[in-house]
Amino acid sequence: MAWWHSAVAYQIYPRSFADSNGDGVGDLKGILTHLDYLAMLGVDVVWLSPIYRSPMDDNGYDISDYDDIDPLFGTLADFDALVEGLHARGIRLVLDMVINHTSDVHPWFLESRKPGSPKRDWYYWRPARDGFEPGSEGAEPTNWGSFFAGRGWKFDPASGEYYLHLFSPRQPDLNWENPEVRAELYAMMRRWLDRGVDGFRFDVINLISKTLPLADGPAGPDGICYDPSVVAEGPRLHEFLKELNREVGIDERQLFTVGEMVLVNSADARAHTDPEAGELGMVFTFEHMMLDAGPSGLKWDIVPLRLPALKANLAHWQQELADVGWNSLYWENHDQPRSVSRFGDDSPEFRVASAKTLATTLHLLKGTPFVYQGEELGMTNAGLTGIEQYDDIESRNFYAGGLALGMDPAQLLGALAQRSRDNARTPVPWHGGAGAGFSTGTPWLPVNANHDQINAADAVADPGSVFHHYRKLIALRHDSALVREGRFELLLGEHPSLFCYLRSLDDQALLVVANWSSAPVPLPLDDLPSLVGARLILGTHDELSDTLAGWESRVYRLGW
Ligand code: ISL
Repeated sequence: MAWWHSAVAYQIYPRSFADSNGDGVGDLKGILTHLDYLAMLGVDVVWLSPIYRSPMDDNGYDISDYDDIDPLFGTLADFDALVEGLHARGIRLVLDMVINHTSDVHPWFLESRKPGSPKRDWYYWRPARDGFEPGSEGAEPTNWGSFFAGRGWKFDPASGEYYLHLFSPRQPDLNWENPEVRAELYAMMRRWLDRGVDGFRFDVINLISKTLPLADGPAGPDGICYDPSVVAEGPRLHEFLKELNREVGIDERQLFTVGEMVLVNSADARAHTDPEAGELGMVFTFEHMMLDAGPSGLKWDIVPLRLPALKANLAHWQQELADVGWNSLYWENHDQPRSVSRFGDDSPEFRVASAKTLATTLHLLKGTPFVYQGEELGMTNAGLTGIEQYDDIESRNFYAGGLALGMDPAQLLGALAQRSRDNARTPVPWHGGAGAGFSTGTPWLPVNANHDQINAADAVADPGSVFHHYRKLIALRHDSALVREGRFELLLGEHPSLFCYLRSLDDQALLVVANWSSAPVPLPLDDLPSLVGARLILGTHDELSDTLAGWESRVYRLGW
């Protein structure tokens, strides 16, 4: 068993975690002041979102120097102190590796811009479409769109050619076909390992291999192809990942790795995480994040979640990766809204119970759970109401694009309030009062208005808080082979509001019963394994009956 099969990871989005110098942006020294908090929670791994030098067009996912820390976040000495402080507490550090693209001010790209440069081929440069005037409407080399809306190619008048950017124009895609590019990236990762890093989260890693020659995909009404299948899981992906694993020493050094993979299905995931394949430890799927999107598949097209669909999806991944490969488990990250607002009930009556129930449902599955900063406090969506309050490039592009199409601003703001990435990016409230203990200055994104009610100091002091529930779930994974290795079986798959499952190992079993609704639901005892002799090991409520209260959940150790 790999060490990370019994681990729980915690994601830090440094801008929003803790600000030590009052400039309104979180930094490495700020993280250093909260290491005991992480140790108290009991997490084994910290995944740090990008801290490298960057012009911050996409909050650091646009890297201009892979070998240095952005001054906004601190220095290499602060970084070394962080590694030391985490390791002293038995916590490993995983860095975010954004290697599908760089910033447009990375020296490699600046060099590549020059026609005839030896680095020209380090990125995807292409001439205009045949028969089109370079730079004219529709002359882009292919019809590919950007994940952040609009065209995925930018015209460079100086050379008369276009470069590919699957994200912002300030994030040009690296050409992985070029072996020099790959060698540089591997060497850079090895340097971070020499500094004490224990693994990597690979950003959009299944976009690195493009199908050649680059060709049009199915276009939407605006003539742009937004179908990610055209750019994901390219023909050399497995080869590149195996090479990366070998060259960086992933298996050899037993590094923690998780690849973010757009559109990945369970068969692909199994192939990538099969230990025999020598690729990655885990992948992040998006499938369960798309179940509350409408037929367009766009995240802004919001439909109510059908619980049976979510259960079926998670059960499918549990089954498909039961014997070969390994699952990552998550509800939240810096790209997703807050789970208690999205899947739970963030009203004062049900926020705590629903946050705990979401946590129980996820953490007793088989796999490696990821907790995103603030999730363990039951933080809610940001409550932003005006476009000027948003910072995120994806959100601003969506709003501007919608206005250009003549859409109703109120409707656009409504979608943003539910789905904007900024919902997860508001500062961590360390305590009540002005600044919430995040910063003495003006935070780069407003602190949630409910920080007097929802903050870390109060949560730590209250044994009944969401925080302590997470702490218990994490301890349970560490202590229980059943939680780590047990087989999974979904129960009552079609029930509209109960999420129930069984985990079993040898002659032991755990039963999870969770009410994913605000209304009380009688337990269908005839359709569940017998509770005779069962022991309640974790629950959300003190008073127990044969009916689950709104958002109540229980974990039983069965007596067989
Ligand atoms: O956030 C998204 C949906 O809301 C995605 O389109 C997202 O951009 C995609 O999941 C890729 O995410 C990763 O790469 C991006 C970066 O903006 C994200 O923060 C990162 O997680 C580009 O590097």
